[in-house]
Amino acid sequence: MKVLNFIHGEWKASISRQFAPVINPANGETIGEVTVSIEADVDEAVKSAKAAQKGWALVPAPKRAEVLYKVGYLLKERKEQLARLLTTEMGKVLEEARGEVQEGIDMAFYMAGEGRRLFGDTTPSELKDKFAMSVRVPVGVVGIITPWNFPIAIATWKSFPAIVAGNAVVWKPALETPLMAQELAKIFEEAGLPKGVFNVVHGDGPTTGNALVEHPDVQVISFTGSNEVGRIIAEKCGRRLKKVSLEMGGKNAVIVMDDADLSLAVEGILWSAFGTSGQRCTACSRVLVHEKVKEELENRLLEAMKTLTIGNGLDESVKVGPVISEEALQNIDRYVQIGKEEGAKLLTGGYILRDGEYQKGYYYAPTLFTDVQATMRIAREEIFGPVVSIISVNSLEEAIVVNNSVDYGLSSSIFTRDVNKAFQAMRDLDTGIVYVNAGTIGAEIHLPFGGTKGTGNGHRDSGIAALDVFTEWKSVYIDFSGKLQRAQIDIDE
Ligand code: UN1
Repeated sequence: MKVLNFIHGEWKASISRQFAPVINPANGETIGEVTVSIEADVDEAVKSAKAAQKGWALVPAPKRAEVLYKVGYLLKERKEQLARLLTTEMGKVLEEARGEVQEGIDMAFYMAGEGRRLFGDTTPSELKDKFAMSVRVPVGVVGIITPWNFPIAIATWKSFPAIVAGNAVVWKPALETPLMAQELAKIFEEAGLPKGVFNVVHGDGPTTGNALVEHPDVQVISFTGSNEVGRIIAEKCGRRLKKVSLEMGGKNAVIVMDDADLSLAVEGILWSAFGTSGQRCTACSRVLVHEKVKEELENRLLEAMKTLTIGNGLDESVKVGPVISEEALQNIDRYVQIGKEEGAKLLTGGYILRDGEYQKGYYYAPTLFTDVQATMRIAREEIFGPVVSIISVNSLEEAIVVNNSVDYGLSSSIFTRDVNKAFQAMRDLDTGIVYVNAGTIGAEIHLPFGGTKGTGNGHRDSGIAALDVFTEWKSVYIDFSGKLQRAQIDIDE
């Protein structure tokens, strides 16, 4: 299958004529080819978006929303088929792939509802017979750059609010996962979105992504990916005074207090750490456990990890799928070596699976380190794989200090039966998302998603907050006094 760009409602290959293979990470098979774009393709897509946006912004928002409702129904109708394709292309297990498509469905209906709200504010004027209000207006052309770990959900978090608010989109999906991008574009096409409002340009970051970031007619960049790339994008957008929203990963911790329900904590850690093979920006990669229950938690975790069947995510009995590529395997393994050198104690895992059915895919054994110091690199840097570090603490206060000591601030969680500790943690954990008695993953689409420090730049995906990225405020004053009233001067009349 050849995956092409989608520009102004047409499917076309890049003028580069170059293609990259699309690989199923479960078995290394080539399942398609994707066109690799250059600047000129991006320029064409931006021109198409710019032309289409003007008309789209004039369509009443409730009518724009009708397209999103259709998109939602189409996603729902095709949920199973899309989930299977997602697993084949990206590797996450089927159950999670279904969950990811569900995020898209939820986002479609949620943002379609915004078509009948898009609330602005009315505000009293300081002058008589004068009316004041502020309304949300579209920004124009939105550039979206997304990672491979959530090939459809993240695109829906960004494009649905952008489109309902009256913007046009140029999306550069990850080169590893173009098939899901193609499916989403087809769905928009079938739902009757006018040509040019949603465009897809495939390519790599340095050329295609960069062209989008540098293009003068793109007013907003919404990016999810690594901190390293996010900083480059932020600098470039800064120079151009371009609005930019960044979501860049995490080093998320589960705190387990001595009064916690340990069975529940084990379930939460397992799900958050090894779901998606640890390749979520919300993945749990640190466990901060009270020293009184450390040994018991370790034993229970080790026991529970024996149930983690590893393999092709299309097999419903599999719990942990492959990671995305050989490069990812090597990166994870490098971190495991660093952990050992730093003096952390390896309890289980710590190796690449190469035998038998694992030979052709990219599988890493779920890995547990203990006696990890908060200052070690494995406890501070994002690994993006199934590797967890257990750190011992002796109080909630210490757990909070350790949690907050990393450069990231996306998600955190506490397991405790003490309501006072739960509220204290909620207040003092410095992440954008906090869970009580649940793991670090599983954010719902109608709440703001994002984080502090190295995770982001103050913006949020999802929830109503997403509209702040894709709209500008316009303040409107209507004077019906029939005379010139000067603000700040004629206030005593
Ligand atoms: C991501 O890993 O980039 O909360 C997104 C979660 C999912 C989204 C993760 N709803 O884990």
